[in-house]
Amino acid sequence: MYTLGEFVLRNKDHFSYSIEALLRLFSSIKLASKAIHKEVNKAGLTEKIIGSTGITNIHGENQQKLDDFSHKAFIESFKSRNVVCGIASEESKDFIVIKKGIKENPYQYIVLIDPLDGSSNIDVNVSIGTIFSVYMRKSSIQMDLTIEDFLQKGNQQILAGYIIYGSSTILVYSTGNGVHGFTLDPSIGTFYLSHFNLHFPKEEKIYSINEGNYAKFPEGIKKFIRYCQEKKENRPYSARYIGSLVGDFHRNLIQGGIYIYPKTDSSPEGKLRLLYECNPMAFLAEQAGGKASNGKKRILDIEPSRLHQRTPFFCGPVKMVSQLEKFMENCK
Ligand code: P6P
Repeated sequence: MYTLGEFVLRNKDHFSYSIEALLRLFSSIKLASKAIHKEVNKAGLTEKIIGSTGITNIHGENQQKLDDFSHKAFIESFKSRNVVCGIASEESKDFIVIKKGIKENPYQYIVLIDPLDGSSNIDVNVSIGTIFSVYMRKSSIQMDLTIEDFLQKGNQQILAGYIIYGSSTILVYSTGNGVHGFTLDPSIGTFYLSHFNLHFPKEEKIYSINEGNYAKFPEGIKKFIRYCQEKKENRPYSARYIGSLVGDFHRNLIQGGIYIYPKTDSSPEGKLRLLYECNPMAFLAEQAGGKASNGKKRILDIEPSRLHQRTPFFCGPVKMVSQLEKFMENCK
């Protein structure tokens, strides 16, 4: 039963950068996620933590109290570990600079994070999650951070992962050498290796999409949904969609399924954000033997232009994503 720290130390060759920096990053991520785990697991009990703050966030959405708590928990924990020089969060319009000189923080990593994705599910007790993405700083340490430090392609990520707060709290990550999951033992606050080298199963079983938007989908998506429902080969697939990307992705990774959030009339660029939702999940999907595209292009190759830009997102087993791309291509 390896702890996360022991696993990182036993697999030093899995990370081409500083192991000390990686341990500091995980120390920050573990601290914040344990604090969130504690609040999520009592959300039903205290008015203080459920419901909305009454503030509309930068995306015009109702900010939940736990969103705000989670955002602050990660900012504070990254600030205290001297490894991160800048953070972009779904909860903050602009990126946040952590001013520490090279002496105090020789690592200067960049983090992009969705502190609590799917938070509208908090009050109905459905799994929610944190999604994180880490890069090396591009600008010179002598200069101020620039937006270009954050607008890097997903194929430059050095670490990506999520924490799912569900029936158990599990941290799943990859540094480019496979995908590994660690389950929190809340009684002693330790993450233990529980899912070594996660891969999409050979057989596809599930498709995840909000079929309530069917009328608004492009024709290629409608064709793929009908394809999933056909009685042929190993189909029909099961429809599973809980409205929480981390929960849907985690189930699909373990059981074998595709997650789809296409563009619709109301979301012409799609709904999910490229930098702190799609890129990290695409990195994990590819490391688990899967594929992630926007219908035409590999997600990790998309050149970002805005911090909170959105993209259509298709992610799962290679065969399912490729089949969907074919339908999209033929329905141009
Ligand atoms: P819809 C949550 O708001 C989220 O960003 C993802 O976690 C989730 O998969 C999706 O949006 C749900 O969106 O439009 O189906 O409710």
